[in-house]
Amino acid sequence: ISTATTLAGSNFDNCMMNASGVYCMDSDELLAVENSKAATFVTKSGTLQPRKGNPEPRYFETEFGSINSMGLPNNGVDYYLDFVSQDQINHPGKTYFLSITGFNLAEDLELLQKVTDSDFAGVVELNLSCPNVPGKPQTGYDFETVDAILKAVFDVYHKPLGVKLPPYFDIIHFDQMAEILNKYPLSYVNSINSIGNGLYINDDTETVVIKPKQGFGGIGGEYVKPTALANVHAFYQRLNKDIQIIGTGGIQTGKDIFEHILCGASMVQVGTALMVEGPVIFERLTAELEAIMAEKGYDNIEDFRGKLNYL
Ligand code: RRO
Repeated sequence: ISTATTLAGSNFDNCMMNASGVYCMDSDELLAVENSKAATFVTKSGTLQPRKGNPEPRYFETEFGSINSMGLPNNGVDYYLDFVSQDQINHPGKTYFLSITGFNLAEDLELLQKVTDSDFAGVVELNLSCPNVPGKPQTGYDFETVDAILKAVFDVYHKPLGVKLPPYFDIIHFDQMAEILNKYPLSYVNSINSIGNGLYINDDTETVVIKPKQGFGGIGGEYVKPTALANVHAFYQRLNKDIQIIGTGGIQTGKDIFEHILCGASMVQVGTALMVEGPVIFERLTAELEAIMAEKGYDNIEDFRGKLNYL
């Protein structure tokens, strides 16, 4: 049984990796994912300048998931670009993901210029969906801006690039966003980022649980799986077959991965559950997914990918 996959023109030993934001802030965390059973890693979204992010507490684990308002803390794009460029030399044949996010189109292009000028040969994930920078909307909800960004990006950047999208909740929005995405040579779309601006409260203290934005933050974990599966499948139904899908959201078990793949995902990312269990989680997830595949008689993920049945 193989859980190997191909994404953005690269082959991966299996279909699992971290979600950006989790276990990827610095070289120690990235190496911990690299040395786990995960196929590869993605870096924390890098900005032009290093950022401290929002005041703490800014991450909280709940019974069914997590809420965060990290506010894009990161070591700056140069740090991550240097790390991945070196790491790919240390590991020939491996492909890594560099997440980037600018605060406007000019910054996105400046970030991409740095990638172009580097030796990095992996995949760029352009994050269009950070929900937690005060005063900054989630780009992915501004359809015209997404279109303008992608047009400008693909005018200058010609290596593998995917986008991280926020969750959508209306069929017309799936239609409209897919129509935009289909105009561009994207390698993949990654659905979903956290569900933005949820509110989790402590009844005993009658208080919010994170400090930034009066407690509002992005929701991840078990809460978001149905939304994630809907977004993965909606884009699977609508996107050109050369735009692949990374499924992210609510993955805690091999069964959750099976469902994401059934909805059309070619790779999956683990956020909240990786935060809870650490990189050793990929051993359990691999074993659980392989057990499901064995029971169903599937040899590889293409045997069932996207083959969701309808009533
Ligand atoms: O750093 C964050 O607050 C953050 C980002 Br950039 C993101 O894309 N998604 C998220 O849940 N948190």
